[in-house]
Amino acid sequence: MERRLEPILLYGHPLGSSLGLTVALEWLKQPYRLCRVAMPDDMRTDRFARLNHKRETPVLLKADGTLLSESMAIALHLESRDSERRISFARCDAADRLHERMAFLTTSFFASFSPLWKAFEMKPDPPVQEALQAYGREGVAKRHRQLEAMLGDSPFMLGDKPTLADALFIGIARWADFHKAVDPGEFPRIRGVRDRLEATPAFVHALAIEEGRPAPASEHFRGHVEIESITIPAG
Ligand SMILES: N[C@@H](CCC(=O)N[C@@H](CS)C(=O)NCC(=O)O)C(=O)O
Repeated sequence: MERRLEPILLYGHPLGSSLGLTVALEWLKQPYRLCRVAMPDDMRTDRFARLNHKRETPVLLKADGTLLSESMAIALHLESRDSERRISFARCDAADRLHERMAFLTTSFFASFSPLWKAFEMKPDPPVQEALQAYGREGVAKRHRQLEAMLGDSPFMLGDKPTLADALFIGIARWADFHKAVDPGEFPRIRGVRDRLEATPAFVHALAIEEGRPAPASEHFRGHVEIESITIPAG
């Protein structure tokens, strides 16, 4: 199998949750490449199905040339490379708390937006769309209330430094604005964490890349790879 120098994150745009993992790669301070995937068109190809048969982003082509899908699994892979504990914790109790928060964000919090995406993407059918929107807003508000209650007074999700939980959060949180799902004023702790994260150079960099704008310089980002030039591992 081909050996690579750095992993490649296949990220979806526009508004992909993958943005959080680009932010995590920046915070990890290890070299990485990116591959841009237009959603949904690029995911409809046979080639993409060989990269992820679920036809979803994110996907990570790891440094050993093997593939990994699912945000939680990719985040845990980054944790396994985080020997300097930049975005994770060594102590077992802190790591447990981090994993609990990551799991909430990648399941309950992520999924609460699904009805809103369905209503947005479906063929026009106003009564069904309105029902989906009402159900979606209720779910998003419920998960926001739960997250607001989990957050203490610390500046980030779990203390004084951003971690993998913050990275996963910031890729998804902006969907609330896009769908006008909640009143941000109702959730001051969430708003505060978002404001701090969105001011970080890693987020500014990742957002510029996602939006196809010139990104501020990064020591760790080694450029884009075209999807056609990726060597797909056998099996
Ligand atoms: N469980 C997956 C969900 C991934 C997912 O749904 N990704 C979205 C983009 S944020 C996607 O690829 N959607 C395309 C589709 O569902 O057709 C994960 O956590 O990575």
